[in-house]
Amino acid sequence: MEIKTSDFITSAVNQSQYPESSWPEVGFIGRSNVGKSSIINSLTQRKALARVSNTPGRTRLVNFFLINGCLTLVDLPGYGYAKVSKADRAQFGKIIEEYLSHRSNLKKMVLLVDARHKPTEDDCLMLNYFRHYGIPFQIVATKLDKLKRNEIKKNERIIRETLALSMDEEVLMYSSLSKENRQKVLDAIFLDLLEPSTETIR
Ligand SMILES: Nc1nc2c(ncn2[C@@H]2O[C@H](COP(=O)(O)OP(=O)(O)O)[C@@H](O)[C@H]2O)c(=O)[nH]1
Ligand SMILES: [Mg+2]
Repeated sequence: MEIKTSDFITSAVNQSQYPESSWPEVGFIGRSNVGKSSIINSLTQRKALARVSNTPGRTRLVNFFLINGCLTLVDLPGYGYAKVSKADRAQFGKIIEEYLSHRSNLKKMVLLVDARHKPTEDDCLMLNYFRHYGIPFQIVATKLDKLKRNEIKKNERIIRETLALSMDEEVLMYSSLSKENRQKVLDAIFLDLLEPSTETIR
């Protein structure tokens, strides 16, 4: 799978503002600063499709993008930023829950965690949400380039244990900087969402 075109559709706060779409949809989510904007930009090979924000916690919009004219990618607000107020945090939670519980064409969530750190309580909660709603998910650990080679296996094990993943739930390690594992990540996220006919003409 390769991403040839990516176009911004719209930003939304609540369900009534979501674009009408019957394309299969993939949502990206994770703690603020985990590298969500960076991975969206590096997978789509766009410099600023998802603006790489230097004011974490501010992007509280749900952003929709059309990929290859046949599926949609959604950039959800980052959670867990310490410096936002309790009210703001509750607001983020509402936006995320509204999306997860109402988006009927949502096929998969990509949960981003930092490859360097043990997943947070918020990460675990988010994953439990997906399980609760029966939403398929893919875990991607970001900032792989920041790990020493001998840390990769160990950190992957800590991530798997903390998130209580089963044997068939894979953690992919990725770097938006070096783009290591880019093809693997693209295939794992998008390949099963494409119509077979679309894939044969790639
Ligand atoms: N070394 C390294 N830094 C990264 C990577 N991905 C993101 N970053 C940095 O982490 C910070 C947060 O990235 P951003 O994409 O804005 O995170 P977001 O808040 O989750 O959207 C920025 O300074 C990025 O340059 C990566 O794969 N490797
Ligand atoms: Mg961002």
